[in-house]
Order: sequence, then structure tokens, then C-alpha cells
Amino acid sequence: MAVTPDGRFLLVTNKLYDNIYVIDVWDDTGDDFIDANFHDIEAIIQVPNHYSVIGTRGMAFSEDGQTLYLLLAPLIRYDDPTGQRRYGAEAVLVLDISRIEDGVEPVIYDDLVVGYAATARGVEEDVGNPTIISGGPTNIELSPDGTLAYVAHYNDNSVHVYRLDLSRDPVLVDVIRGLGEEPFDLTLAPDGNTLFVANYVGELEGPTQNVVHSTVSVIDTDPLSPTYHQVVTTLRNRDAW
Ligand SMILES: [Ca+2]
Ligand SMILES: [Ca+2]
Ligand SMILES: [Ca+2]
Repeated sequence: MAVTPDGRFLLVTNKLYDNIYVIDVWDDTGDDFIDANFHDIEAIIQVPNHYSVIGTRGMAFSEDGQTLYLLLAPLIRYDDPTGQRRYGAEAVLVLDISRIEDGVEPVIYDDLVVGYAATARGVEEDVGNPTIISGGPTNIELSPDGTLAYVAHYNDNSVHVYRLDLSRDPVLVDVIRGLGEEPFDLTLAPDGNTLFVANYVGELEGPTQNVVHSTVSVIDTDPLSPTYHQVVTTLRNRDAW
């Protein structure tokens, strides 16, 4: 979930479905307008669906609130016996959300996607310890000036870095490795110079690799630093075994 920068709408993604719900969280009722769907569905954003399996996860907004960066990452299972949920597309999508208007009835938008960049696949290209669940690109964070997007990739054990100011499509400019197993969520320090990434599994240890030490990878994001875009330390929650 994420609230638009102007505080007017709450967006809710779904890893099992192609809809993003837009909920009106600002009551605009006035003398000549009754905001009948306040605290209800304002709009449904549909993303183009060329696969039987589709889903959406992390979001980030441009500073002006006009653009939504959305991760396409369905929940799939390569061991699904029905074969119905074995494949899905993973990508960073760019959506023009300036067209969403406050009305009184739900509206469906199916043409807001204006940019696209494919990412590494999910469970189809899993690296490191075998991961049954397909997270793919799970969460996204923008640099303070809005020119870079950092995307945690759950199955690739990496952070993908995109330039957002070169074209309408995000452009992959770097892949940061050396993280733990299953990077899931990430956040930048307020000054933009350090990125913290939570690794869901982190490190595995023990006679049968059955002990999990979840970790946080600390990445240097200061462009003037000699260790720019490298993991500089790892914080480990050490369990006994
Ligand atoms: Ca409203
Ligand atoms: Ca409304
Ligand atoms: Ca893995």
C-alpha cells in the first residue's frame, strides 16, 4: 500500500491479480459536491496482461505525484501441479497517474502504463539457496532527486539500479550483488547516501543449512564515494544452532 504524495488516494497492489485499487482517502464534500466514494474505491488501475499470471508489488511516486513506478511481480510456483501459476512477467512499470480524478463512482483505467523495463525473472531464474516462492522485484525506492530507482530482487539476490531520467522507459545502469538470500525491502537514509536492504532469509548455516540468520545489507549510495553502489557491511541477526 502507498498513499499518493498529496494524501488524496491510497493505492493497494496485489501479487495475485492485475488490479491496483485506488481508494479515496480525502473527503472533498463541499457546498456543491458530495464525495460519495470517500473511503471507498475511487478507481481501478489495470495493467496490460499478456500472461495468465500477473501481479503487482512495490510502488514509488515521483516527487510531483504525477508518475507511479510500479513493480510487476506475480506470485508464481514452479512446482504448481496444475501448471496454471508457473510463469509470469517481472518488470518495472511507469504509470501516468495524473489522469486519475476525484469523482463519485469507481472508474477503470487500463491505459496508464507509459514505460516499461523487464527485470530478472523470479523463481524461473532463482540464484543462491533454492527459493520456492517467486518474489521477483519486490520493493522500490527512489533517490532523493528522483533520477535513480533501487529495486530489491528477491530471487536474484541483488538490487537493480535504474536511471529514470533518460527516457520514458527505466534504463538499467547497475546491479548490486553481495547481498544476502532473498532481498525483500529497502529504504534510503534521508540524505540519500546509504541504502538499507532487508534480506528475508539472509544467511543459512548448520549441518543441513537449516538455520536462518536474517540480515540487513548496507549499501553505499554516495556518488562521490569510492565504494559507490557496493555493499559496505552486513548486519546479522544471529540465531544459535
Ligand atoms: Ca476525495
Ligand atoms: Ca471521490
Ligand atoms: Ca534463492
